[in-house]
Amino acid sequence: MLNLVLFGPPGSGKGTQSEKIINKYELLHLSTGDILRGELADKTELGIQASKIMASGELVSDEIVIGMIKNKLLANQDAKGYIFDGFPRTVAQAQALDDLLASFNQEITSLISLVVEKNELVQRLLKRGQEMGRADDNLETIENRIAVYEKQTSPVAKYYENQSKYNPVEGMGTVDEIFKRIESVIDK
Ligand code: B4P
Repeated sequence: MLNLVLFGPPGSGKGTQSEKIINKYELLHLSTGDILRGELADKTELGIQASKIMASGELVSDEIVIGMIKNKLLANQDAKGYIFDGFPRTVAQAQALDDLLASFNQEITSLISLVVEKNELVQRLLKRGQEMGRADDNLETIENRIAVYEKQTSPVAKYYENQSKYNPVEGMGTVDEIFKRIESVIDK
């Protein structure tokens, strides 16, 4: 099975590139951000609680997001492979994902890390804020999301580097240019 982690700071293009990857490689898309927004749209207790944390740019608790991923994996055992988008975001989440996959005799094949300059991240997210009105795409929250990424999420890259699964990809350029770079990593 091909099990990918698509990694990078907020606005690096994880959601955008995931769409292209799932179309070509027929993987199941597991985005914790999308699942949490879905919970809010359904007005569940979890969604309402998480929305306050997301609007501040902080991370939802490890326990909640690990539980969500576990349920999705249990419900989709027939998938050809998975793409994890926005998960894991802490080293504890990465360890839990390894344990979960091992219990299904599977493992992460590769982590693809989108590398984008900070100024470009801010510009992309401000633009999306204007176009889509997402509650966390305002300047104050964007700055906090990037700070949270640097402090809590960036160590996840080292965790996969230690397993020789870390693949940085230049995330500046057009969506198609970046996808070509990702394809060449996956096809290798
Ligand atoms: P996410 O939904 O994962 O949001 P994100 O990191 O901002 O990335 P996203 O995928 O949406 O954006 P993308 O880079 O594709 O998380 C939101 C919140 O949920 C978190 O802050 C946290 O609170 C919570 N959460 C989620 N997962 C969690 C976890 N595991 N643990 C704890 N909490 C969790 O795209 C951004 C914009 O850039 C788009 O508008 C796109 O059109 C544009 N873009 C993409 N590629 C481009 C390119 N090449 N050129 C120009 N623009 C481009």
